[in-house]
Amino acid sequence: HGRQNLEPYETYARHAEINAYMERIAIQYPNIAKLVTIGESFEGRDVKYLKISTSNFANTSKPIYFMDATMHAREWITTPTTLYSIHRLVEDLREEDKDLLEDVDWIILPVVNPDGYEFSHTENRLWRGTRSVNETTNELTNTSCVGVDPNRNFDVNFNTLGVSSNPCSQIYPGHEPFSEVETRYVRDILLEHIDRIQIYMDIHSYGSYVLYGLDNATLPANAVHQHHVGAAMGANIDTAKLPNADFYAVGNSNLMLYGTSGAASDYAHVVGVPMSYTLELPDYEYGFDMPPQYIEQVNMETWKGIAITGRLAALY
Ligand code: ING
Ligand code: ZN
Repeated sequence: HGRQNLEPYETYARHAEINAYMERIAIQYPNIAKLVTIGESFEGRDVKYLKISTSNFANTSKPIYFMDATMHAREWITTPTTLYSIHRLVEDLREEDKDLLEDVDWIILPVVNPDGYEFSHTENRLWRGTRSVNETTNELTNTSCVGVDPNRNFDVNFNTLGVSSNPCSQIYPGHEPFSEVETRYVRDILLEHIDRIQIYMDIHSYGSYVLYGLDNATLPANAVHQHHVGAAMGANIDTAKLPNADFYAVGNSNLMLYGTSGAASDYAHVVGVPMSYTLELPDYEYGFDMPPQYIEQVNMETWKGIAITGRLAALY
């Protein structure tokens, strides 16, 4: 390490640098990358995603792969993997990956929750939620609490499992589904392209899991195929993992981890995305604070998982 001028996918870049990287990609590669500003976050930051396509999304027979990250502010390692995916698809497309650009259209949203992400840089490293001001006052401190858990805020079994009714909790789901502008943006992307999104990959950390729904240990109807593709992802990442790192575990989120409601990947599946996952990246026992020297490793191995799921996207 010690190199100066690291690329945004090699470091824990700030939100403005991440947006600047995506802008540069769109300007330098106008034939395959289009930058979309879907709107502003609660605090007024631009939420941007890249559409990567050889046909400007006009070839409606192609499947769309939608990935996003940093829905949870403190899960810093997730953003570089999305930026690295952009890098590999656009700036450094290798011979063996040409099919991924040719056969699949990509929507990549690196920072779902920019307000929380910036807050985790400046004020509280372990912040999870958004930064909206909740309507309910905390009786103990007589202050309004801030933040909603975006991964409990989607309209799927809202407010039933794995949530806290305390507006000061990190797993407060909000007063109603889609109370948060940031989750509305994810919803709007999903619904705009619902006929073609074959895979939704919501990237979190940590634990080395590929998880699929639903919320109450009920397996989705296509669980066999979702498991098959998810297991291919886990196994392909395992081939490139650090020797001492955990193997990936693949399965239903409720069975593998814990029950939730209002999760983005469950919502995506319910509205029609066949293959919808929560990916939990590894932590090498550093929790949310993985040292930056491991970013390159996580980028490289996660790309192997994304690539194989991209290849399988059209099959099922
Ligand atoms: N984990 C996810 C969470 O939102 C999850 C795990 C996602 C469980 C979706 C069930 C369904 O709690 C992290 N790290 O955020
Ligand atoms: Zn998370």
